[in-house]
Amino acid sequence: MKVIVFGGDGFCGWPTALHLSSLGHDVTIVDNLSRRRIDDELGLKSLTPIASMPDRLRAWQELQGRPIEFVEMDMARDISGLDRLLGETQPDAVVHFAEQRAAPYSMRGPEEKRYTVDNNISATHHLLVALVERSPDTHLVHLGTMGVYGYSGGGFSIPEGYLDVAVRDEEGELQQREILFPTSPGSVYHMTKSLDQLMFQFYARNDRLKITDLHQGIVWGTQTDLTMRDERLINRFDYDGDYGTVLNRFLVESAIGYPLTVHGSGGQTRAFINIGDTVRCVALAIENPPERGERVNILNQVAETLRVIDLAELVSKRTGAEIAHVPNPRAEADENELVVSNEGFRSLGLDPILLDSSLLQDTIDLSRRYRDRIDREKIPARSAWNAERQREIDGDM
Ligand code: NAD
Ligand code: USQ
Repeated sequence: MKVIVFGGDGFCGWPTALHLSSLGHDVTIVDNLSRRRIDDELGLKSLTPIASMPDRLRAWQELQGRPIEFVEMDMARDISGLDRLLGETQPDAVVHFAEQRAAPYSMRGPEEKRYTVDNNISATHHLLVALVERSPDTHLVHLGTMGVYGYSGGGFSIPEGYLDVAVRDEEGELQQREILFPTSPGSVYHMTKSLDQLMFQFYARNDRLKITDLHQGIVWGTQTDLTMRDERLINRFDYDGDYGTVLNRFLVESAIGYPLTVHGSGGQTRAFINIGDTVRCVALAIENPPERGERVNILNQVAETLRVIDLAELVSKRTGAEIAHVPNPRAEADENELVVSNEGFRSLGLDPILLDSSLLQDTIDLSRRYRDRIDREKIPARSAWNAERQREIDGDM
């Protein structure tokens, strides 16, 4: 198949592009390298030394004997470039990773809120319109998030996107309806993913676009069997207070004896998936497109759900790290239950990687290997959700 990977320079996009290329697909990466620019803006660097895009692609060509094409393009702005690319390529599938994905960065201040909304909504909408105009048979696979559901859980398993409800009609009779699971985003970033969902519903119905939306949990790990093949293929690993996700942060913290930064009680339950399963799920989604005219295919891309405190205890047991309960910069429930159905991917054959696997040790070893690159100053999470939370983390309350 011909596949375009939008956001293919990023943490999930790069190993996915390699995986799809290794399966024999013709892959083109589109990326505006904004994530690398945000690193510069915030004075960050990935734990792992990531190579430039030309070096990455050269290494892949040398090792695999197969090219991956690269187009540097801002999907949120370059409408004619996007139209042209889709018109000329006529891809079988496009994978859309290209959004500003950090919840804390999206809450940093007014500029970052506006940037996140403008970038994410425009990128998604421009892609949808370009598909309608230039390549309506292409299957769009989008990386969404578990966070669109909120994390209230409790008492039932979160279904895959849709909810069956019964409403009383004027005669008092119960009528069955299927609706989108009500969204309850917990950050400006998560709000953009909720808005993406509505755009997908519209274009799938109005223009019969083929759309799969993957509601992914928090990704942990960094390397896949392919990114390990050469130092130049190494994947990004974020550990700072804005872009680092919880388990990867705990692993880096443990590598330098920094107490594990549990926000509040740590009773927050979240969904997790290993990066190796991310790439396998995207390939499975590409191989199983909906028909034109079908509703948006929503799949929960998660392996398991865990509480933050249980993750900290697991890492502490493995590494001897101390646990610190720090003030939570986020406005979120201190405790929640979360049970999630992942029946869709299981029925497509996914046997997900669970946390106590040897891959956890690999990530611990990787964190230790690059510990000299860790900047302790970048570890505290300083982006507060509102003024009250800001005062708490500044120690004024
Ligand atoms: P990332 O920031 O590492 O990668 C995103 C890539 O998209 C970057 O390379 C960036 O330069 C590019 N990009 C952003 N805006 C663009 C634009 N306007 N035009 C072109 N390129 C643009 O993020 P990631 O962790 O790889 O996440 C990828 C996707 O998966 C995101 O949409 C995210 O919401 C979703 N997701 C990620 C996680 C996770 O834990 N990392 C979990 C669930 C869902
Ligand atoms: N947390 C800590 N300590 C830390 C960092 C985080 O206790 O040092 C807590 C947070 O308060 C939160 C939970 O861990 O309760 C998860 O935070 P996170 O930063 O790991 O994940 P999140 O902000 O939800 O975002 C990440 C990705 C995002 C993706 C989302 C999937 O950055 O792109 O959409 O995971 S999900 O959480 O399922 O919505």
